[in-house]
Amino acid sequence: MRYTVLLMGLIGILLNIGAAQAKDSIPANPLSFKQWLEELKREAREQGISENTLAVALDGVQPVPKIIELDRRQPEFTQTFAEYIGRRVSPARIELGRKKMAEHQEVLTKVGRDMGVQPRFIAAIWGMETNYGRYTGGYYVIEALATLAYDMRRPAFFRRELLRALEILDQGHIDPKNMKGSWAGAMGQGQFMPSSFFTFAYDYNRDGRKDIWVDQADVFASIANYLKKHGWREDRTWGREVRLPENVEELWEKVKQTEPPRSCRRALKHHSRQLSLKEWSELGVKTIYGSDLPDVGDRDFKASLVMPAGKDGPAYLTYRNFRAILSYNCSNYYALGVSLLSDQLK
Ligand SMILES: [Ca+2]
Repeated sequence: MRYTVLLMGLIGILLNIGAAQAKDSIPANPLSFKQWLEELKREAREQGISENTLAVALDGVQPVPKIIELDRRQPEFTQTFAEYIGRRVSPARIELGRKKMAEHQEVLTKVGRDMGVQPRFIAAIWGMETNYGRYTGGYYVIEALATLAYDMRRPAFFRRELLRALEILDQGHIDPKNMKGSWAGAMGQGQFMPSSFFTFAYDYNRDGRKDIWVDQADVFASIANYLKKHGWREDRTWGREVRLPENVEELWEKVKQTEPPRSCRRALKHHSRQLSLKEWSELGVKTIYGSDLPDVGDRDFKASLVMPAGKDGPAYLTYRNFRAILSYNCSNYYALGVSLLSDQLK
């Protein structure tokens, strides 16, 4: 009995995941990694992935303990909105963004026009995701996804993503050694998951490869395509900061939602109902400068109110484009980060 316990402990240490598992009580995979990998290859073969791709992509792949450690790390809830914006929309990031936009002005303008998304929003997402391509994550995506698919916290989700990643390699969009991304498998300069790649990545330069890692036109077009397919309107902006009437509590009672939408509920449950700018004006909402909200003359132009730092903090009216940004990452902090950064890159 004691030897069994010792042996199990030793295995845990060898796998270097014992501590994390004890903490979260996530069971170990009953298969060895090697057995699991063979079984994965079988499924990939059935899906038509070539033997050559499997060999090149998977030979020598091992679970990465560091990734499990990152996966188990509790998210920090302590960051305030002001701290988040201070860090993510820093003067350095704004300055670098302006420089990068100037550097890529020609291709950004062309892609923006063709894809129907203003360049400053493409640049802002690029800046928020990878600091304008400077930090795309140093992990080999196949190995990261294999680690998380073998792990038992969310095996089905990551297995699907892994199979899609193998398909990307099989189609020759990128050389395996260059298929880098975050520890959770978000790839390239716009941080697309493999499943998003097939729906949203865009071969702008028409060389047959959707290269979201290196080719700048493909990177920009893919980000723009993502927004466009989530309802982006190029003749509109994201929203605006507003000044609320004195009694915010009373206003909120009038405009709060009864039933938040099911998609991106995590962020949208903090939004008010969607009202027209005329209705917001009638409720006493003004621009941040104290003037009347613009009359856009469009009955479909709806805005929802969000106060990310509570009722004493800044207030924002957000338009439909804001929801497209939320589709990229369902977090009001994130979408406001992109939005405020885009304003600075105007
Ligand atoms: Ca291409």
